[in-house]
Amino acid sequence: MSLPATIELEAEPYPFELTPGRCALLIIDMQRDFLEPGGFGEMLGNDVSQLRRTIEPNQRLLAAWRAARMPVIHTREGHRPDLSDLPPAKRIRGRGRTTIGDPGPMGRILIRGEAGHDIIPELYPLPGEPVIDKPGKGAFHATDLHSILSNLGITQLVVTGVTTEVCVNTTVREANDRGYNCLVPSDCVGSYFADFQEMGLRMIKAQGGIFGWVTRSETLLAALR
Ligand code: C5J
Repeated sequence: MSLPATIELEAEPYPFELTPGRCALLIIDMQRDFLEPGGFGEMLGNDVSQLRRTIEPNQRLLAAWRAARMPVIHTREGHRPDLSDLPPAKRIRGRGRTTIGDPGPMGRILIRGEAGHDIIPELYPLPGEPVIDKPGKGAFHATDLHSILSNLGITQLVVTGVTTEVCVNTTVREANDRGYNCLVPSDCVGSYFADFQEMGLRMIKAQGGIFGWVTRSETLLAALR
């Protein structure tokens, strides 16, 4: 059964006009090193359960998106093995003893091709779903994401993934400046820190939706049914 041309969704700060033919699901950095016990995120002392609670809602949304034959795009944060795309400022930031490119629990940290850099099996991309390898926090910086979306005729993004206040927020802001309308299902994005989760979402929907809209995945699933 085909979907209506537009569907009004309950969202904050006001309803979102979903246009299924122009909307892509953009799943940010659901990578093993951020989400899996024993990965780099946990090695830094983070509570990965705060991110892992997003896996099931993302699985349901991804399944619905695929069933509706709407575009799905995945991203991974990481760098070339020779570190030539890693700004020195990013490498030394935090003064950690272990940093990007060093050996970690699941291979070299945030290096393309290493096990920890890859997407968790629960949300693994299907052949044909673009995977954007991004060197920065935002998915548009130094990638071909904007070209891919333009070529598909996409004007709206449902943005999910981790972390809410870093790569999700940066990407939503970049998308907003490029003219996309972004909708963020709050249960499909996660932060290691409860207060950043709340504030990250509030910043998106504040001031009349200054960067976009916030909803819940159930609302999207009901619309796609
Ligand atoms: C992401 C990070 N994906 N927190 N990265 O948010 O460094």
